[in-house]
Amino acid sequence: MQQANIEELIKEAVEKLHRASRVVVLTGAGVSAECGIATFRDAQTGLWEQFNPQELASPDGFRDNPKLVWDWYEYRREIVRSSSPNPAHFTLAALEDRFEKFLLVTQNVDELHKRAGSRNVVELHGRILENRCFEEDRLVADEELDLDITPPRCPCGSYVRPGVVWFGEAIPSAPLAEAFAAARRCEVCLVIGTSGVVQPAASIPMLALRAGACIIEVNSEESAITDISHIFLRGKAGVILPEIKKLS
Ligand code: BV8
Repeated sequence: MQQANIEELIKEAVEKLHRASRVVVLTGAGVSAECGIATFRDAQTGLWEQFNPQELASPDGFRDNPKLVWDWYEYRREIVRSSSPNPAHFTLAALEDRFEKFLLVTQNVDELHKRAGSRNVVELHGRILENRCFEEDRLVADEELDLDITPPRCPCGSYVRPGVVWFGEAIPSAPLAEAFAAARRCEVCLVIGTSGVVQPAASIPMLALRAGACIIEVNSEESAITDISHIFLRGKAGVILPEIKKLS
């Protein structure tokens, strides 16, 4: 896209945001890519190249090979622990108070939005740094675990698993209902760094569109959402978002 065009499009996006009082943001792995956290579909490198993330991130994948899946999450946790929010995360945190109603819905499990200061956050897919009992589904504190065993065992005897929602598992109903209700009421839906493939998160922009909202997408390439976007801002989230804030 021509540079001049992108500046015009950013101005158009800012005008839409200026007129809005209710905004929903949907983020995906692309918003954390500039922190060094590989996107979900690009993540498989080195040792993990041979594995399909959708198989590893599933209850069956864990049952079939608990140690392999646990080690994959430990590998990803180390990257998350050593990462910090980028300008896109900080910009979204700064934009929050500009609107009467603002909800940030993320598919990411790295908690970087909260670490950047965002308060109204719905984490649809859970949190990678948390542990839950595979049978009881309760949160398990590190103090309860012998972390030298992989995967560790819950005091009840079952395996412990990362606190994320796996493929084939239902998104917790309360956060999903909150995200859908906000999407149906918003005037602008800002979609940042997602391929728009994973359901039910990927339905959020369509719900907003049907409610008459303006769909603004920020992505380094086209996605499954681009066709329904009114404004497509091609570029890196860490570059585009600060530009939006500068003009706001
Ligand atoms: C459910 C946590 C029902 C784990 C994740 C067939 C069989 C089984 C299931 C299904 C099926 N068909 C459909 C389904 C449903 C399935 C699904 O949608 N599958 C897809 C693949 C077709 N969904 C589910 O299973 C969901 N649950 O349906 O339950 C149910 C109901 C009742 C009872 C029981 C069951 C659960 C889905 C949640 C899965 N868990 N994460 C973990 O992380 O390990 S999803 C995972 O993908 C991550 O959270 C990731 O965020 C998410 C989505 O991907 P994206 O965020 O979009 O990332 P991606 O890499 O794809 O794209 C990155 C984008 O960023 C790209 O567009 C790129 O261009 C852009 N980008 C890159 N750099 C930048 C950038 N943009 C801007 N700036 C940059 N710098």
